[in-house]
Amino acid sequence: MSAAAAAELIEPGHTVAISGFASAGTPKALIPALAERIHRVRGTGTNFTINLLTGASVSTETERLLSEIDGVALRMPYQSEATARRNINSGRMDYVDIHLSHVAQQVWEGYYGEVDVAVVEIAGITEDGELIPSASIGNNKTWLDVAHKVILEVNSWVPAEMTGIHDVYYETALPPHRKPIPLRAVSDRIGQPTLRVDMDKVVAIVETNARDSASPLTMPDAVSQAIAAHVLDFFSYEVAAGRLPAGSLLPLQSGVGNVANAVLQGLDAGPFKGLTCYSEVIQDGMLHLIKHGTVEYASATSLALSDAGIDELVDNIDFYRKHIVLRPQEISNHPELVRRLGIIAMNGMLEADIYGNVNSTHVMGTKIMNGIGGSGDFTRNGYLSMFMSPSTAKGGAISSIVPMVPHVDHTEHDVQVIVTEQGLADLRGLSPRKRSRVVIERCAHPDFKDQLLDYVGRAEASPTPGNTPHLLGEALAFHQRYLDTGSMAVR
Ligand code: 0RQ
Repeated sequence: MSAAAAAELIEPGHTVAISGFASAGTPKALIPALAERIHRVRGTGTNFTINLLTGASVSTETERLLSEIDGVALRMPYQSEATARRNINSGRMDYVDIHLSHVAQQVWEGYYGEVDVAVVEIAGITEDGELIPSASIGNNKTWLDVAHKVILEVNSWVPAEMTGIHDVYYETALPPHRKPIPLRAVSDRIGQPTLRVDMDKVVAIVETNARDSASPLTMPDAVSQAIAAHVLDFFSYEVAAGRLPAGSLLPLQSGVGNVANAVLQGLDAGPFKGLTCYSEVIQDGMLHLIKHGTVEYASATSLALSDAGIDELVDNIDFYRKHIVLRPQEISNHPELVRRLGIIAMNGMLEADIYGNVNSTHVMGTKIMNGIGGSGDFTRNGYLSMFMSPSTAKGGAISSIVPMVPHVDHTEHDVQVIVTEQGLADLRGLSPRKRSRVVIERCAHPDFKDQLLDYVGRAEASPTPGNTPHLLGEALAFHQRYLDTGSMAVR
């Protein structure tokens, strides 16, 4: 049926779970039609909002269309778009920001009530009624299983050649029936290439032919390149110390953005070869690494490629199919597997404090930026956990190394390495008092070093310094000052 007719099946107050992870695999026709329906129904005096569940971020257009009309009452689990951010920070949209590996389990357990409708983009339907996934899997398996009604968007743009790149694992029962997941290597295939659906629940099939829309990667700037150089030096140091295998290291997880991109580009220059990646998203940069033999195998849940990246993939699909697998995010982010495989987790942060606590999500402790995403899944369970950021933000006005983070996403117990363009702080094995000196000396910008050293010196000299010395009022005043001087804004 038409997207407009299918949108009529979504009612005010419905919980709607849609496909999409990063820029890949969001339904393209249904959401504009739903936005139009919400607008029209409101015109008759009936309020109309939905609760929106996704894999992670979805396409910018989707997020913006629904947020601009205040169409979403509750959003879970991740967003990275300005209009949604505005609605969340002004209190107009409830936002539940959770580890991406927890989403399926929590929905199954009923934390979010009934899922009324699933809207899932697919590449096609097999003769025996199974679904060929599109460019991301995310939570689609869960959405198809739990939703009362299913709307399928069959996108004929998704290259048929992608068929078979997916590995959907179905043995994911809730405790006490959970079994060990039999995945021992990044390239293992443990499931099936298609998604299952109960055809009796399918209330609409909508046809589309529309591209995904990732932006092409930009060249890393000098700061990102400096951060990447520190990370690569550290890998060599770890190899020399016998803690990482020479050559192939251990499976890498890399966040998205400029810094992560610079690290991946840096890896391409050697000396490591035959690397593996166990991450969430495959971007254009990963295809280059695979093509050059730097990366032997990459596992993720989303292929967030630009137009050029899609062309590269499709033109060489027989080659890439031997080097890429897409899995449900329950598996791509699974703590059991992250721990077993010994992942090197590398993620971005807003700020770190002198003791190693990290804030990835809340600017000045209150305003959401994006969300925790998969960073906690990989950090808490990784073999090595690293956080990277420029040492300053807002044109140098703000230090990314602070006395005390005003919001904690990753605690000092989980964070092992902090990297800025100034240097790399290896916090493993260090007590809080030793950590503070290493973080300030190695990572803080020279403009802020004296201020931070003065702070920690006075905290240690206070009458009750304790194990983790702080001057509590002063620690938070550090951020209050930025707010008072107006050097802060959130996009
Ligand atoms: O805002 O553009 O308005 O100036 O934050 O900062 O430097 O562009 O950094 O794009 O690398 O994102 C933590 C947000 C970093 C990201 C975060 C302001 C800064 C700018 C963005 P403006 P940058 P990045 C994926 C794992 C959580 C999710 C995650 C993130 C904006 O890495 O969302 O890790 N992480 N997912 O000005 C105030 C500070 C600031 C600051 C930066 N200290 N104070 N504002 N900003 N630092 C796992 C996968 O496998 C894919």
